[in-house]
Amino acid sequence: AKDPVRVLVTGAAGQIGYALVPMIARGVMLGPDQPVILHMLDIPPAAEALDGVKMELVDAAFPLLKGVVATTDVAEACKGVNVAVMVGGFPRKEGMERKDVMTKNVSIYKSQASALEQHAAPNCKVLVVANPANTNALILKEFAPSIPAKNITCLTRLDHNRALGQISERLSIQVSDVKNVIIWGNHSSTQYPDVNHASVKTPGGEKPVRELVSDDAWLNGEFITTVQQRGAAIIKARKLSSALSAASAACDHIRDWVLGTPEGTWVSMGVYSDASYNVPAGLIYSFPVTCKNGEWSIVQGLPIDEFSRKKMDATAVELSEEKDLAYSCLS
Ligand code: NAX
Repeated sequence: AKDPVRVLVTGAAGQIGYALVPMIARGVMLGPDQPVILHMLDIPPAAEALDGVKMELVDAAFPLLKGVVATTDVAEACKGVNVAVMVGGFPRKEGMERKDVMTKNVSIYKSQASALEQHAAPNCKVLVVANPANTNALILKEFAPSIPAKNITCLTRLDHNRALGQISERLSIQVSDVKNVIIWGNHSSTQYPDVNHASVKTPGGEKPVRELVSDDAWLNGEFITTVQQRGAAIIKARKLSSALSAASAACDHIRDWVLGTPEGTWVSMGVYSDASYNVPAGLIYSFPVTCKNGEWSIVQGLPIDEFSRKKMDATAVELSEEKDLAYSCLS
């Protein structure tokens, strides 16, 4: 039998946490034959709720779940973890300035970076979900210099999956027959969902999305804004932000990273830019990636047209501004 993998979920008493921990305990993230030990962190005001989640995990009698650590102590939470999913953060409340929210998150991610650096297992893979996800991941990277930059990523897979979903709805086809959309840039409304290289499996072979959806006005307009604004649409409908889809996307992200992407398929991940596609180096930016042997690599050589270039640059500009703001919040 395999040794258990230790998976940290921060903010585990929150909405996404509540959807995510049972998925991990069922093997959705690391595979149906991989035992796991869950480490759940939250802050003291949520300690009782966190204990409640732990009780439910016991009650669910998951065969793969070999242990549960539920704590408000960051060092204890990080001890020996192989995978860290960072969902905890300070939410933007009505009337709050961007800078105030950033200050709170910078301080959280700075201290959690140090805790991971000191206590996590070597080669721990980190996924930041909490917003601003790209910039929180960047702060985590900066303050955990001994963790390789390639091990620190942020979640844009939810946006990627939303794009697949919109194409499948539009064409009335199975979502599993659509692949290779791309989310470029920030997990925010400036992200660029790109279908120029996406394809659909048909009985006659693979066909470009651009050929099957011949409506360019839709692809260049409503499709993009629908994906960009989907988070807001969910909040409007549910009075709560996306949770089950975010949890599922976090599982997809880690699963593909650890177990690999299928041949001929790429996914979107927020990763440390090496200046591929002329995206400024030193930002955490969402790129198309393939994964093999536990490592991601950016898909190279895709032709970029002028329309795409503008959108890729605009989201990079926003990320540079967020980075500057984050640095100005460091105390
Ligand atoms: P909730 O407010 O339900 O849960 C957040 C939890 O984090 C709370 O239990 C809170 O006590 C805890 N927390 C706060 N500070 C903490 C700290 N310093 N250490 C540990 N835990 C801490 O929010 P939820 O709906 O679960 O969303 C979590 C985060 O995901 C938010 O930042 C949200 O904006 C972000 N999202 C990111 C998405 C993505 O695709 N990257 C999509 C979904 C989601 O909006």
